[in-house]
Amino acid sequence: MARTVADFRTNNKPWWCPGCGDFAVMTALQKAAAKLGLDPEKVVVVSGIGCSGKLSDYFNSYGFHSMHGRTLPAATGIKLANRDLTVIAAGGDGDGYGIGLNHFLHSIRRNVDITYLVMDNHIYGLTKGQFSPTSDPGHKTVTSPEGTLDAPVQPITMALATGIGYVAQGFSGDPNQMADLIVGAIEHKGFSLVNLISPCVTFNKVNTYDYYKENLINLAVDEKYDSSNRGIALQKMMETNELVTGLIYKGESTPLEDTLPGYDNNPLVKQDLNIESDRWFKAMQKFA
Ligand SMILES: Cc1ncc(C[n+]2csc(CCOP(=O)(O)OP(=O)(O)O)c2C)c(N)n1
Ligand code: SF4
Ligand SMILES: [Mg+2]
Repeated sequence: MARTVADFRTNNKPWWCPGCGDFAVMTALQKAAAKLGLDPEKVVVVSGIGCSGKLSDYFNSYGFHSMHGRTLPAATGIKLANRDLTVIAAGGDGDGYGIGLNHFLHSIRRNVDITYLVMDNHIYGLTKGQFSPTSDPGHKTVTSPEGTLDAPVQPITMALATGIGYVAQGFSGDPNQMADLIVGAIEHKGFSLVNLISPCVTFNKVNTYDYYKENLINLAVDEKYDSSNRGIALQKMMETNELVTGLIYKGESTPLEDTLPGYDNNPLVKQDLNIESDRWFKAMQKFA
């Protein structure tokens, strides 16, 4: 069935600050879903805690607003219980690369067919401007008045080194490119990451739209760049400090669901559990 962006809108009014990069991410995701002709009732957006986590409220599909840093375990469970669903995990840089970093790495290794969208604003937005794991060295914030001392997490380099099958980076200044990268990620069979540079206009006065317009290199216009070569992708990330947009790497991938021994093709929700009603109600009484 042909879909439009309107099919993926809700009546909830976004409370993001005017100019927040997350608006463009939401629009890009809606465009991508329309382009792919997805059915809203067959999509689940699992979001984290943060300004970015509000995405699941504004996107018309099933939604699961999970705990801070726990988007990926929830998304993994949902996908394995019902492989007919398109599962999109979405959260912030603090959510995914700080408290949730271990889940990020293990999800790449596990390779369940999930699309992970990280709205990376290099700051904790919701809690009002503390430095995040991707903040630039020396960034002065309320929790780093003399500038951050930690080396930043390099999520794309890390993802490539851990064996990810699809990784791309978009920028809120170019929502059409973002939408195309999300389409590619959803189509990819296996775990995919689209890191989305989504400026926080309220609490990050360093990594602004203008800063990115000046510093980002669009890989799509570099004819010599080979996005099917992991080594070249890694080298490019190290040379550019990950300041790129476009498809960074896409390679062969076999999702976990295709190799899991004894895994039933039929989603759990459609299986006949063969439980007589008496036994079922007795079991349920234990939780009453
Ligand atoms: C377990 C837990 N620890 C800490 C918090 C407080 N907290 C809420 S959101 C957040 C960080 C948000 O930053 P990010 O994930 O980058 O999202 P953004 O708001 O920037 O989109 C923190 C530390 C929490 N809600 N739960
Ligand atoms: S605080 Fe920052 S991340 Fe949060 S809604 Fe405002 S601009 Fe967006
Ligand atoms: Mg953030």
